[in-house]
Amino acid sequence: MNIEELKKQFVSKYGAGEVSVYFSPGRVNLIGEHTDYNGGFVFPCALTFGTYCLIRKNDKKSFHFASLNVENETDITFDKLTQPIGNEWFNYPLGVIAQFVKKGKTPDTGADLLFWGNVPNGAGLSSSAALEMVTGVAINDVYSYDEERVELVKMGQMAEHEFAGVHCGIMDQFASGMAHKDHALFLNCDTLDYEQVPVKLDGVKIVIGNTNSPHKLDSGMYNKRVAECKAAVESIKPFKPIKQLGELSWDDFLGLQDKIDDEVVRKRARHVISEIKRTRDAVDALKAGKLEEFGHLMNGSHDSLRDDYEVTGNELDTMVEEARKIEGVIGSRMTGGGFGGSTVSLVKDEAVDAFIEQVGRNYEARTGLKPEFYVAEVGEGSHKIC
Ligand code: GAF
Repeated sequence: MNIEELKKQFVSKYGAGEVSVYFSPGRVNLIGEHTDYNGGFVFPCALTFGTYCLIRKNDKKSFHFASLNVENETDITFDKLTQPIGNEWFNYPLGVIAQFVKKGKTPDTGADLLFWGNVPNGAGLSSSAALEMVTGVAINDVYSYDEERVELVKMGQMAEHEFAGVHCGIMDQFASGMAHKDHALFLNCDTLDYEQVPVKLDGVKIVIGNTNSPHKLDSGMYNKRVAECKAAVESIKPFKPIKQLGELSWDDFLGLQDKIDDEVVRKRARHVISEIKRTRDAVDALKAGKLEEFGHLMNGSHDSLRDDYEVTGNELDTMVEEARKIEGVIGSRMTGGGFGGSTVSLVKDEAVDAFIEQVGRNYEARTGLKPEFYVAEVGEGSHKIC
């Protein structure tokens, strides 16, 4: 849907008049998975698909949330802004508005909001972060609040914790809020220092494969991994005073791993610490134009997420296996939280058609699910459109 059509929909719903339009993208993470909540490194980039928010202040004491993607809409009065309501989709924008209220930024008057998104839901491409970020950026602007963009990112993350119950790291909101076109964000999730690294992939495309096996980030499995990482930190603390796994180098881990008695917890820590190393190495490889090396590290990332972190599952593993059989595939891995969702592959230009055709056919034959593929363009982070 283009902007003019979106505006027409807004006007037919809320009446004629001025309307502001904002956009926040979904993201694809190239490497650095399940490292963000451990104070490690990530390397995501923004996509060109995302979520639009059309907004206009009204003269009521309530916010009206509607979406062109889902049926149910609602009006939330000012006395109900700080509590989630069931498992409704509007908890994401509501959760962000709650963060403003908590900071003492209580709105003088309400607003009418209309959302539309084209990030496939449950594909592990951050549709929820896009919804949070677009709300934060829109409210901050329309109400002339003065929150820095990085603060809006943190508020989006808090909304996810408090209103969706997912104890996520900061990667998704950061990528959606801060990334630049044609760049990937090399982010230190401990200090929030970051570098915008140009994504120059001569003769190579980023291909996203949606397994269409929806990931369930709120299923509790994600929070379980977060807890397992905390358990690993507790086991190591008596021997080295760390607060998070990201403080350990790979060599530290080799020396300390036997302090973690629980074998599962040890495997989780091994993934996190090896993934942080792979991510740093991958960024160096990309900067040096060594794409084959980058792809090799992507493969290592998937294997570690499969064997040590155990967040892949049959669909993601099958798609990655099929991808790696195609000549011209430089690397392939799951992306995002896992437990279903999407893969990301680097594919030579001349192999893209064969990749989509053959991986699609073989994946469907093996899983019974019809996948979807997107040749990704690296887009711009959250912004006002008009
Ligand atoms: C999800 C989370 F929201 C992120 O914070 C991150 O942990 C990711 O899974 C795994 O890398 O997308």
